Amino acid sequence: DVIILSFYSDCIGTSCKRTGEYEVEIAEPLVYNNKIGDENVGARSIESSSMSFPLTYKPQQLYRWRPAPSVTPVKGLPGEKGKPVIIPAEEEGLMKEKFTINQFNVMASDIISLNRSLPDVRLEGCKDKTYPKLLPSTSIVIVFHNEAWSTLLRTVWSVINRSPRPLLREIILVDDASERDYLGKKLEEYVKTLPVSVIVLRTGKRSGLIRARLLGAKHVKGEVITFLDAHCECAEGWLEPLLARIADNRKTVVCPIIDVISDETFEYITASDMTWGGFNWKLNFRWYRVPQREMDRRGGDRTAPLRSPTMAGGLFSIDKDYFYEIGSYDEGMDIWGGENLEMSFRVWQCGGILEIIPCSHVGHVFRDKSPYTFPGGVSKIVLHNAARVAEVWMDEWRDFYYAMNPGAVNVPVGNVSERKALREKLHCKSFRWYLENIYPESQMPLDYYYLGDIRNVVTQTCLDTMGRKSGENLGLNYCHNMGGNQIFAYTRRQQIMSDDNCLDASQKYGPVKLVRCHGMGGNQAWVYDEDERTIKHVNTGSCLQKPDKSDMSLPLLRPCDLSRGQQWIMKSKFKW
Ligand code: UD2
Ligand code: MN
Repeated sequence: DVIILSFYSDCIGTSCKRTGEYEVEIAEPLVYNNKIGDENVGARSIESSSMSFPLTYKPQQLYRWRPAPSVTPVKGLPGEKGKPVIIPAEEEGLMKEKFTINQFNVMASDIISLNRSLPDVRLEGCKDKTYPKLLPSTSIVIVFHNEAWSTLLRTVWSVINRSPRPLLREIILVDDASERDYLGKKLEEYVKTLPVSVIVLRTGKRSGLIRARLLGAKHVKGEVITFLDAHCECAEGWLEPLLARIADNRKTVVCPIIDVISDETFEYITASDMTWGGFNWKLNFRWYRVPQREMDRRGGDRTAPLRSPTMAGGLFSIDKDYFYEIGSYDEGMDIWGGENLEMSFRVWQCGGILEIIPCSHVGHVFRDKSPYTFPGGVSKIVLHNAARVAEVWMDEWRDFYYAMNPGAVNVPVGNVSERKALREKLHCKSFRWYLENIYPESQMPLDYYYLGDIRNVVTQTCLDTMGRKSGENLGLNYCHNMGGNQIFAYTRRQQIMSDDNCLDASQKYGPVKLVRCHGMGGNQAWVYDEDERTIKHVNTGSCLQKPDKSDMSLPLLRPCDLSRGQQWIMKSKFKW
C-alpha cells in the first residue's frame, strides 16, 4: 500500500504532475503528400481486403492510410525532441510577468518551433502493432478561450504532422469569445495557408468549453469526433490506435495517454501507463494507480486498451453518431468542470466502454491555476456542474458529494429533467452497478451504515480530519454541522473513512492516524457498538476516547472501560 501511494498525485482538476522516462528514436522521413479523401476506397476493395472491418461503417466511410512520417528534429532549435527550454537569467523577470497571462511559460513556448520534433515515447510493443488498412476518418475539435498563439498553433501543427492524412478530415477551431486580437482575422488568414482544411468557428459570447464543443461537433464531417485542448502536442502514431479501437466497437470512447508538457520549460514528459482515471468524494477527477485486477484482465499486456472508470475530459475520440446517441453533453453545464465525470458515468452506465489506449500519446500543458475568468465565480460554476453530475447519475451516492462540499447545497442545480429523461430513455444502469462492476476500487463505499459527523458524548466535539493528509493524526474540533472535514462514512467493511483516507491504528494506545484506505481490514477495521456507543479497534481491542487535557484536539486509543469519554454518537444533524 505504501508503494501505491507514491503513484497517486494530488490534483485540482487535472493539474497533476507526473514524471517518467522516455526513449528517443527518430525515423527517416517518408514522402507524404496525399490530399484529404484521396484514398477513399470503394466497396470492391473492401471485399477483397483481408482485414475485418465494422459493419457499422459504410465502405465510403473507410479510408486506406499509411502512417505519417516522423518529424525530423532541426539541429540547433530550442525544445526539439521535446527537450526543456531554459530562458536566460536576464529575461527571467519578463518571463515571470508573462507567465501569468496563460499560467504557463509562454516565452518558452514562443521560441519553440510550431513543428517541433518529439521523442517516440511509445512502449516497444506499440511500435510494431498493426492496425486495419481501412479506418474511419476523424475531425479534430479544439475549443479555446484566450489561448496563446504558439500553443494553439503547435497543437494544430502536431495534428497535421502526425496524423495519417486520409484519416484527418478537418480541424475545427472553436473560439469561445476570446479577447485577443491575434485570434481574430490573423488566425483566419493563417489557417487558410495550412495544408489541411481548418475552419474557425466563434461562439460569439462566452459559452464555456462544454457548449463550445457542442458547436464544434455540429460541424464535424468525419465519422469520428476527436476533442483536444488548445495546448497539446500529438505524438507519433497517436491517431491510428484510437480510430482502430472505435472501428472495432463504435461504442468505445477512447483516450490517449496524456503526457505532460511542462508548464515551466515545455519539456515533453511521458506519463505512466499504469494510471487510470478516478474521482473523490468532492467529485474531482483524479489519477490513481491501475489495480492488479485490470492488469490481469488485460493478460498483463501493457499495450492493451485499459478500461478506465473515468476520463480526464479534454482528449478523446468518439464515433460521431454514438456521441449523439448517448447524449452528447449536458448543455446546462457552464465554463469548465464536471463534464468529464458526467460523460464517464454516462458512457459506462448506458452501455458504452471507456478506455485509455496506451499506444496513443498526446502531450498536454497541465497548469496549476486557471488563467481565465469564471463569470459568476469559480466555485459556484464548478459546484453547479458537479451537482448536475451527482443529481443525474449518482443515485444515493450523491450524498457524498453534498456532505463533502459545504456550500454545494446552496448552489442551484438548474433543471435536470431532460438529463434524467435521457437516462431513462437509454435504460442506463444504476450507480451501484457502476461501482460494483466498473469501479470496485472507488473511494465511495458500496455499502455503508452511516454518513455524517461523529460526536463525543463528553466533550460534544466532533472527529475532524482538519484537512490533513494520509499519514497524519486524526483531529477533533467543535461540531460545525457543515460537513466537509467532519464527514465520515462507517462502512460494511468496518472502515471509518473520509474520502481517500481511513482511520488507522497500529498501536494499542495513542493517537489515531488517517491513512489511505486499503480495504483489507487490518489496522483499519473498527466496530461501532450502537448500545455501548463505543468505537472499538478490532486488531488491538482498544476504544477511541476523548482527548486528555494536554491536547484537546487529539482523540486517543485507550483500553475499553465503558467510560462516557469513550462514547460517540453517529447521528448527524447535518442536512443535504
Ligand atoms: C481538464 C480537461 C479539459 C476539461 C476540464 C474539465 C484535459 C487535458 N483537460 O482541464 O478538457 O475536460 O478538465 O472541464 O483532460 N475553454 C473554453 N471556454 C471556457 C473555458 C475553457 O473554450 O470558458 C477551453 C480552454 O481554452 C481549453 C479547454 O477549454 O482549450 C480546456 O480548458 P483547460 O485547459 O482550462 O482545462 P484543464 O486542462 O485544466
Ligand atoms: Mn487544458
